[in-house]
Amino acid sequence: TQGQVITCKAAVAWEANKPLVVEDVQVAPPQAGEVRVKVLFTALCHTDAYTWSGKDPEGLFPCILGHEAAGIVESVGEGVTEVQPGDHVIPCYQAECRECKFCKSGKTNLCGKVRAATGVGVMMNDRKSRFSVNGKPIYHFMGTSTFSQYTVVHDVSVAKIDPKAPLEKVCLLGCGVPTGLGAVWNTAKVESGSIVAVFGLGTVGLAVAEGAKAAGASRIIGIDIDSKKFDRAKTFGVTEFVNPKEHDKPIQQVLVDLTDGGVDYSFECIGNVSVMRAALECCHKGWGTSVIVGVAASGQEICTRPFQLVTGRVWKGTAFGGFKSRSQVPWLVDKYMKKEIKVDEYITHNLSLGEINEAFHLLHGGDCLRCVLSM
Ligand code: NAD
Ligand code: AHE
Ligand code: ZN
Repeated sequence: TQGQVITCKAAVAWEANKPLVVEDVQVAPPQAGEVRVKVLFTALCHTDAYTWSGKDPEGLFPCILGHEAAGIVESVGEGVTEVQPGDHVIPCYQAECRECKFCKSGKTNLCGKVRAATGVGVMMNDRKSRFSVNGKPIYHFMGTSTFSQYTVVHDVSVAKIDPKAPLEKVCLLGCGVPTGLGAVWNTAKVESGSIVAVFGLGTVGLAVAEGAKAAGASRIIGIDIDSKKFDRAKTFGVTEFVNPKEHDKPIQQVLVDLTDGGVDYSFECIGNVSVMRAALECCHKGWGTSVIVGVAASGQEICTRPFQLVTGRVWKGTAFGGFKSRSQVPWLVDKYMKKEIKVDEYITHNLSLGEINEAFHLLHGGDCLRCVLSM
């Protein structure tokens, strides 16, 4: 198949909010600096649902969504040296070129090399898509487009991993689990003994709890409007549960009262701007730090009284938990293989690509954390 167009199945989002359609899609060969990957397993993340909903200012249609996956390199374009056909890989929506201003700064995991292209659904080389259906181009998504049996990614957007790792599990290390762990370890740098609040107990929030427990947090307060989330959350490290619906006072006040003045660290893992405000305002005066992880819709803005920051609270955000993707995803895979981090526990459902609309439906129900699709 090397050098040839591959026709395979992919779930195409033709329009916002319209059911995805599994189509025969033509996938062009990788050009210079590109890698064609046979995707074997992909999970769904709420960010896929967010873009599909039409609320993502970068959302383009028709496109192939999907960014939490694992597969095997099928072929590589000219000049690609770090992976070869047969390598087991995880596509990375956050690239790492190691050469740009961002990568060299040592201050961020964001990479500038291909972001301009991935934000508009094309490849960097010729600003075109490698996907088409009957000659009609279909946009890429987040530089990954994993809801396809074959995808083309930039070489800076693919992490080579241990071939012994089970791809049907480690696909989760492409987004949600690293995001939560890294928000705690890299962005907030939670110290042992800290009091932590986690808003939203989906995959990302539970991974925050897992990371906080590993960091030695003394209390991990889980906040969710769905009380069913608590039993499961305990197994990820949450020690106390607060349902805002059971309180008349604003949730930030409830937390300040519970913690003698506020928490040391809080994490917003929902994507709701009023909760982001509450997450900042429940932080302790003088040092409390709040990390925004959730993605809010186009047009939404955060606000608070500047006095909150003047008096020492810190507002931060994180993308992919601050992990440098190509360098650290293989390390996370190794940690999973050594049973130092959970992955299996976040997988609540398994379906196939043909059932992708059902998978999105499950994702919106309260029971599903991650649904893994076999391709
Ligand atoms: P999820 O939908 O599984 O979890 C959200 C949880 O929040 C649910 O349990 C829900 O009951 C709860 N919730 C909803 N409204 C609430 C409210 N007002 N108060 C308290 N709890 C409330 O989602 P997820 O997959 O865990 O993702 C969480 C967010 O993180 C999404 O916005 C997603 O797009 C984003 N995300 C960001 C990054 C990043 O790199 N920054 C990476 C992955 C996901
Ligand atoms: N196009 C969206 C961007 C949303 C966003 O912030 N995405 C996160 C990853 S979410 C993964 O589930 C991210 O990595 N952001 C940094 C970046 O470079 O996109 C919007 O809302 O505009
Ligand atoms: Zn995601």
